[in-house]
Amino acid sequence: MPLDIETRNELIATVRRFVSERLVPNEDKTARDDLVPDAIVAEMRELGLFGISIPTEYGGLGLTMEEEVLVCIELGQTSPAFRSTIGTNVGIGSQGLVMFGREDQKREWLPKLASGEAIASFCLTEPGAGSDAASLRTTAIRKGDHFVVNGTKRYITNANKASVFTLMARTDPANKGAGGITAFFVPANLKGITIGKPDRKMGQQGAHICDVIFEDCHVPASCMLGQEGQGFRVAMQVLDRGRLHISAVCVGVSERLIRDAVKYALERDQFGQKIAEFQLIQAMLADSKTESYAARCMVLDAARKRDAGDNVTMEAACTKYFASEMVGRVADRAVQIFGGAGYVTDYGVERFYRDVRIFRIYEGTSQVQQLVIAKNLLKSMG
Ligand code: COS
Repeated sequence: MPLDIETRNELIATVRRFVSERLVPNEDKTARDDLVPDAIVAEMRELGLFGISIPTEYGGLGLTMEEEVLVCIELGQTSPAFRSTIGTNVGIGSQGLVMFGREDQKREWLPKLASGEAIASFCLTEPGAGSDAASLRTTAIRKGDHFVVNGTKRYITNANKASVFTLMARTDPANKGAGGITAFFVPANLKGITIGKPDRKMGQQGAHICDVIFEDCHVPASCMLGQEGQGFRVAMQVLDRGRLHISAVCVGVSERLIRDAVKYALERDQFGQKIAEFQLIQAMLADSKTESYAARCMVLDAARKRDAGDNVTMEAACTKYFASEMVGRVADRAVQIFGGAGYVTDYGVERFYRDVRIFRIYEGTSQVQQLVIAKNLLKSMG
């Protein structure tokens, strides 16, 4: 059920205030410490942010996709590392369970995920299976009432904090394709699971990614998510939704960078006038605003279509492709408008420039989005 307009506006205003009063002042410290402060995580829990996409009957806010993207546009107006703290619980970590879980699995996990007491991560990517996700090699071999899991998952966001994993593994080794894969919802404290050290990365310090290694891990058959052999479909449907969430964050970051660039251009004097008066600066601002606005319209339209029950695989891919490329261009122009000040750390613009680079890669590269768009387009016309 959508929120009434007053409640929705109140929610957006609350998130906006939280971002400007609590998150923006902590951006630099979070990046330097490579850690989101505990106090901020506690406040995020208090606000219900971990559970925005989890149905109300399990303790979440039960937002529609449209409402979720509006919240994410606000959360995008600060370092994306903060969004990442709640990102897996809201998105790829929990939504397999929401969409495909049994009632007992939902009752056990969703309230804890909604409150942020438990963190969920999404284990799809492997050292040899990134864009080619269907080639994953982690195996889950049935032995009575258990599956024995072996394999390594890579670049798993929030793995070092996770209490539970949405895991995609091959239950039919004879089937090397998508049909041999099954999804599981696996408690992180099972014997045989080791978490690697967080990887050092280009940006989004404060958000962590690690390897997750399964060695003869006995996973009860009751942890299966959906039907055997349907795991790739589970992963793809989770990602369709995740791609809209990420697109909204891209829109948020672009709006923040445009605001910062306009403010700077109005303050900075060169050649005896504010640089905002130069048409070449104005052109950069205009291009950024146009593209950001287009991405905002796309993500809202796709979210509304999804809420109406439409299949939005193609629209989600179009939106993720455009929004993530767009924010890269906007960040690049922001650095250019700030000039030397954009290259040093003082204004945070160079931090955003690095932070946004991953948007074109994770939850499907731009090239994967192009493939999905073309495939769906050809199918619809064929
Ligand atoms: N929703 C439901 N089912 C889907 C689907 C979707 N969005 N996309 C694919 N499927 C189904 C297909 O219908 C097909 O089922 P059938 O064999 O029963 O017809 C099956 O899944 C295999 O689909 P397909 O043949 O398209 O798979 P490919 O191996 O060609 O893979 C891409 C397609 C490249 C699109 C996929 O591997 C992908 O998205 N890769 C990127 C992975 C990713 O985003 N990783 C990020 C990890 S999280 S940070």
